[in-house]
This record gives sequence, structure tokens and C-alpha cells, in this order.
Amino acid sequence: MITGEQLQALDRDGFLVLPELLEKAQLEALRSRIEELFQLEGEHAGSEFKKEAGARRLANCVNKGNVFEEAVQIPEVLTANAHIMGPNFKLSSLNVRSTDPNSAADQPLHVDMNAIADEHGYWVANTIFMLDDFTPDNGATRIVPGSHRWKQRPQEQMTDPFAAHPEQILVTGKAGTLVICNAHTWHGGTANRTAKPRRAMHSFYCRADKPQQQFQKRLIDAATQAHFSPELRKLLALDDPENDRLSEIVAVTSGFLK
Ligand SMILES: O=C(O)CCC(=O)C(=O)O
Repeated sequence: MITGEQLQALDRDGFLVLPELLEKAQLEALRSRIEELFQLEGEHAGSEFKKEAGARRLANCVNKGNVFEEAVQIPEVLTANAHIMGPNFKLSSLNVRSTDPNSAADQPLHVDMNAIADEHGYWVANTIFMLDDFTPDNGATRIVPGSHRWKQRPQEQMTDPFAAHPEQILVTGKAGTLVICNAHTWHGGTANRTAKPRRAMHSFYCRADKPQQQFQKRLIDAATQAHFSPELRKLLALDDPENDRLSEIVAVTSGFLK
């Protein structure tokens, strides 16, 4: 489980690396289902959320296999999320992002959902699953440690959020490693200068009083929802009328629907 020291590091740095937390079998099952989905979805892959030049994407993954249901409920991640946001949080989305070989550009530094902590504190947390080794050359995520405490977005402080920040670091590690992020911390993917894709999965959570990035109740098939445990239903806010109200507005205005 997560130690007090690790939680202190998360408070200080805005992220925490859990080296090779995934079992080999779980990692293999994720990789193999993800590649199958890329094949099946073809041009439409990622379309429930967004497409991105230089990367393959998948969205709405809880709808797409038991292996993903397990992945959003990892106890260490849930403990860290509660530490960041308080006990009332929910899954906001589960996406895959695979940086293409020889992709040209870094992503801009950003905070997820453009979120700034409010009077109740932090409200977004994102766990990056390294599905391949993250190396200095293949598009490892860059993070600016401590920037979650600045209460500013990169675009408000930097003239060019695509540029390197003097305090940024690259988070490298072995496949199976998880990076738990306070998602107010400035971060972004980097260019992949190798001949192989760099695959990551993003398990994104938000506080209960905020809208989901992807409205899980509307996006997940009824037949799939029918076998969910009570714990998973709660994590996805499937029975929460306030979430229905909040997330429906975002779903309609953003067009993030199937
Ligand atoms: O894939 C990564 O390394 C980070 C991606 C990211 O931050 C995003 O797509 O919002």
C-alpha cells in the first residue's frame, strides 16, 4: 500500500511513481486488448473524445473489456486519489494514448480539464499507466514538479507552453509502472524519436461535484453496466443524479458522445 512518505512526496511534487506495479499478466492483457481495439476501431479510434496528430488514441475504455474495469480500481490509485481530492471522487474517463514512432512534436504543457484548484481544493487526478518502457527518447511524459501549488495554468505563465520549462523533468520507467498525478500539475507528452510506439493509458478521476470528462453512464452499454459491482457503479457515478446533470451538460456541449 501507499506509505505516508509517498503521500508527502505527492503533496510536494504533485506526482508519485509506483515502479512496475502491474503484474506481468495484467500488463500483457491490457496491451493485447488495446492493440485489438486499435485494429477493430480503425479510423474511429478515439472519436468518443478526441483524435490527435502524432498519436493513436482510444476513449471510453471501461466499456471495452474487463481488463479495464480492473485497471480503474487499483487500490493504491484510489488511496492516492482520496488523498488528493478527498473521499468523494469518481472516474472521469479512461483513455489510451500511443505516441507514434518518429512523431515530431511535444504536447503543450497543460493541466487536465484546464482545472485550477478551487475553494474546496484539488479536483482532478490522473494515473498514467506505462504500457511500454518510458525512455528519454520515446515520448516520456514531462512534468513540472510542484506546479500544482502555483494555482496557475501554463498558458498563463509561459509565452509558449510547447517550449521546455526550466523546471520540467522527464518521467521514465519500466513498462507496468504507474505515475499517479495531481492533474493540476503541469505536464504533457513529448515527441517520440524512436521507431516504436510509446503506449500509455490514462485513468482520469475528478471530485464528485465536478462533471466527468466522458459521461460514463451515457457512453457505457447497458449490457456492460449490468454486470458491474456496486463499487464500480459508485466509482463511475452511474446512480448519481447530480452527476447526470453535470456530465450531461459537458457531454452535449463538447459532443463527447458515441
Ligand atoms: O501521454 C502522455 O505522456 C501524456 C498525455 C497527456 O497529458 C494528455 O494527453 O493529456
